[in-house]
Amino acid sequence: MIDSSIVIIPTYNEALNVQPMIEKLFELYPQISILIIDDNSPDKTSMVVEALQKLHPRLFLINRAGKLGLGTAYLEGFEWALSKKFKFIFQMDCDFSHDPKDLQNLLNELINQNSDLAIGSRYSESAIRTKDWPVHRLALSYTAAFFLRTFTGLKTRDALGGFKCFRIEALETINLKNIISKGYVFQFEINYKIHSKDLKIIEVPILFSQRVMGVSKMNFGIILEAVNVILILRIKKFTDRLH
Ligand SMILES: Nc1nc2c(ncn2[C@@H]2O[C@H](COP(=O)(O)OP(=O)(O)O)[C@@H](O)[C@H]2O)c(=O)[nH]1
Ligand SMILES: [Mg+2]
Repeated sequence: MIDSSIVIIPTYNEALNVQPMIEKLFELYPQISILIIDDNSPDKTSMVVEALQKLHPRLFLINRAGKLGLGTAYLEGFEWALSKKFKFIFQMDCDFSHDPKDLQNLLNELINQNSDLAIGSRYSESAIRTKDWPVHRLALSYTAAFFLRTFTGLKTRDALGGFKCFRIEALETINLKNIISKGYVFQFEINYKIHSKDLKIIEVPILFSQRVMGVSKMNFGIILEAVNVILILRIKKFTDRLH
């Protein structure tokens, strides 16, 4: 199954992580394809990827003009992967917060539980699984996840996580042109729209580790956008216009 799978990894200033990540993924899953979406990182992440492309024929790169946000990076990646007809589409961060070893488990659970989207979850099964994550980040993430469950009705416990495996049909069912998120809240919007199509979402427990190299791109603007987008989506759902 892995041979019909692609992992999409958005990068911004991940020159220190991108090579170890690509090499680890190909070492564990030699048949997989990888698509890096880089936003013209000043640290020249894309040059590292271009050098590796000479060694790995299934390593792909989309170079964008500038920092256009995580959500729009994933949208470009999804459109590309859909056009290539990969059966399973993964997404993950580049900074090893998501363990490449968990990829196989996500796929197995997606198939075994006959679901459409498997989410790597820090908070399922009434536990919190994060390692070395600063307390303020955990508090923000956990509070946001709780708020999302109560306010939107989406039962997913970790609705903002970025480690997922989609069946291609799930992404084909939702209208990617109508996605409004530009930043991290994209993770929620996709889940919400998949849920509203009555597709099956499962959560697979993962351990989320704090990045070792490079810095987080999280900022206050991302939080403001999240609040705004969640309100808009909730109103759309209420008025039956969540398409
Ligand atoms: N292409 C692109 N990638 C981004 C952008 N913002 C964040 N990323 C990537 O998205 C992933 C998650 O970002 P990260 O900074 O680790 O966020 P955190 O884990 O929430 O602190 C990493 O691989 C980043 O390099 C962006 O604007 N564009
Ligand atoms: Mg991170």
